[in-house]
Amino acid sequence: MGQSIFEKIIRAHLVKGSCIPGNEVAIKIDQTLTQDSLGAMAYLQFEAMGKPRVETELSVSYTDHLMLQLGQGNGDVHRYLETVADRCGIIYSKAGNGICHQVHLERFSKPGKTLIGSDSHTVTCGSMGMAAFGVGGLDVALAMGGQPLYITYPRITKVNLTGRLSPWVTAKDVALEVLRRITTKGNVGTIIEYGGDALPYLEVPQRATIANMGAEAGITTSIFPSDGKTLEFLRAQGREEDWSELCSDSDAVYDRELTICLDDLEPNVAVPHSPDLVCKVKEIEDLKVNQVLIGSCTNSSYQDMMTAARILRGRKIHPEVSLGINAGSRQVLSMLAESGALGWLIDAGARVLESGCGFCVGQGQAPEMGAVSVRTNNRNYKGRSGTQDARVYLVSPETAAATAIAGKLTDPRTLDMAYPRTELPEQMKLDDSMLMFPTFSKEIYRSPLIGKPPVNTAMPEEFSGTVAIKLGDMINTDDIIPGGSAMTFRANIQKSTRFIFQFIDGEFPDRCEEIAGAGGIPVIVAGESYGQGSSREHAALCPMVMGVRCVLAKSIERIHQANLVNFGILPLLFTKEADYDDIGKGDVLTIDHIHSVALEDTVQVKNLTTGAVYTTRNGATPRQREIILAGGLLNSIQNQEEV
Ligand code: MIC
Ligand code: SF4
Repeated sequence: MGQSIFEKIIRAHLVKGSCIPGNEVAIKIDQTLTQDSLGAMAYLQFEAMGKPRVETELSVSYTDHLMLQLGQGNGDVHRYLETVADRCGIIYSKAGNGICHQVHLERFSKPGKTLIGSDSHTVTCGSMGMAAFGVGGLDVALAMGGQPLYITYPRITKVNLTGRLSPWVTAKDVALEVLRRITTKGNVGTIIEYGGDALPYLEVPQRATIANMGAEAGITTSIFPSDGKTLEFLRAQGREEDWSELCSDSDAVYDRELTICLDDLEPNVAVPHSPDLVCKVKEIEDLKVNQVLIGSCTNSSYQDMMTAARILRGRKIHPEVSLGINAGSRQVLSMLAESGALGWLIDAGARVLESGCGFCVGQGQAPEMGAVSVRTNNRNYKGRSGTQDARVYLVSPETAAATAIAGKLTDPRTLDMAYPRTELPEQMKLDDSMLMFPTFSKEIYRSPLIGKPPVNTAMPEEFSGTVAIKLGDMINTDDIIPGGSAMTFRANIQKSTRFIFQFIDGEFPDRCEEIAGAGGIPVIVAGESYGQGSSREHAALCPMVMGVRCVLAKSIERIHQANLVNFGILPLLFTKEADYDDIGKGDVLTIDHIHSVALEDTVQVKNLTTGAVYTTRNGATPRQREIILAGGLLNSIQNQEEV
C-alpha cells in the first residue's frame, strides 16, 4: 500500500512503535523552535537536565511575544534567552527579527524534516513538507537533549483543494472554510494532508496560512507536499539546496477525504468568540468597526502585507477606525520599506507596529470597551485582545484593508479596483544579521524573574480530591492562564499562578490552597475540548503547583493533555453525560488504590458527596500512566536514571 507524505517522514524518523492510527510512536526530532514567552521555562528545564549542548540538527530561540518591555521583565527574559542560547548551541533570533513561525519558514524550514516548537502554531511549517508539531516546553527541552518525541500516530484526512481562488478570495478564506467544516472540537488524533489540482497555484505563504490555522481546529498538524512551489520559495530565500521533492504515493490510502472547491469560496469571516464560527463577509456586511489589525503568524507574509498596501495606496482609512499593521518578519518589513509600500500604508493612516506577535496575544492594541475589532490573526477568543468585552472578527488582509477604508465590515470584491494580487518575488531580501549564532562564550544571565522549573512529587497513595472548579465546554488555555501582561511572568511559576483562571474564577488559587491545606487534592472538572488553543504548558504547570492531580473532562485537547501528563496530572474522561451533570463544585472524590488503577484503561471515581460512582476512561497511554504516577516526566526520567 502506498504511503502518505506524513507516513514517509515519520517512517524515516521512527525510533519506536508502528504507523497505525492510535498507536504511540516515538520519532527523532531534527529541529526545535521556542518563542520567548514559553522558551525561558523550556531552557530552564533543559539546563536542569544537565546536558551542556543541544543534540538536534538545529534549534532556534525566537523573541517575538514579549516585546512591549514595560518595566524590566521582558528585557530580563530576552537576556536570559540570548545567553543560554549562546551557551547551549542554539541560534537566537533577536527582538525585531520577526515572529517565530514566519522567520522559521523563511530561513530554516526544510522539506522532509521533523520540527517541534513550544508554540501551537509550529504547524505552520507543515506548508513546507515538514512534519511540524506544537508541543509543551518540556517536550522541546527533551528533544534538545536528544530524546525522541512521543505522539499518537494520527488518522489522516486528505483535503483535496480543487479549482482556483477567485480574485479577492484568499488562503485565509480557505483556512476559515476548513474550520467551518471540521470545527474546533473532535479533531484530536487527526492530521490533514493537502492535495488536489489547486496546489500548483498556491504559493508557500498561502499554504502557510492554511497550515497555521490547523492549530485552531485542534488537529495534530497539517502537511503539504514539497513541490515546484516549495522550490520557488526556497530559491527566493537563497536556500535552493534545502529543497527535496516529497509527495504521497498515488495509491496512498487515507482515513477520510474531503474536497474544497476553491472556485466556490467567497470572503469569509470568523465571528466572536471562536475561530470556527464562520460565515460569509457579505452576510454581516455593514457591521461598524472600531479597529483593524493586519499581521500575526497567519497573515503577515510579504504578499499579504503588499496586497493590503496596494489596496490602501492613495486612499485614507475611515476617520473612526484605528488601523495597525504588523509585518511578520524584518525581511517583510524591510522589503515593504524599500518598495515604498510602507509609505503608502503610513499615508493611508496606518500605525506601524513592530514585527512580532503584538496585538495577536494582547501585547498592545487592546481596543476600547465593547469595540468591534477586525483582525487577520487566528484566534478570537473572548478577552484575548486585552479587552474583555471586545468582539474580534477574523478575516483576510484583503477584507481587513477594505474594512479599514469603509469603517464597516466590507467584502473586498465591492472595492472599485482590480485585484492587486502580489506574486512571490524571485528574490527576497536576505539579511540574517539579527540571528545570533552560538559562540559558547557568554555567561548565563539570571534575574529574580527567571525562577526554577518546579518539580512535582509522586502521586500520593491515597487519592482524596475536591472539585475546585467546574467548567463548561471549549475552555481554552487562554482561559486557564491568560496572555497579555501575565506572559511577563512565564519564567517564574509562583508569580504565574496568580493569573490562573483570572477571568473565570479569580478565587481558584485560594480555593486550591484551602483544599490542599485540609489535606485534599484539588480536581478540575471540564466539558468538551478542554485546553484548546495555545501550547502553553503553564496551563498544566500552574495547576500542578496549586496541587491539582487530576482533570476530569468530557474531552481534552492533544497538546494540553500531553502537558498534563508531563507534570503528573491524571487526565480522566467522562464516559457518561449524566456523570458530568451529577458532579458539582466542592464535591469530594476518591480513587481507591490509585497506584494500580491509574495503570488501567478505565478508572472508577467515587463521588462521596452525591454517592455516585463514575466509570471514566484513562486519557493517558500506558507509557504516560507510569509518568503520571512518578509525578511527571522530569521525575520519571530521574527514576529511570537511578535504577
Ligand atoms: C498563542 O498564539 O496563543 C501563543 C501565545 O503563541 C501560544 C504560546 C504561548 O502561550 O506563549 C501558542 O499558540 O502556543
Ligand atoms: Fe504569535 Fe499570535 Fe502567532 Fe501565537 S498566534 S505565535 S501570539 S502571532
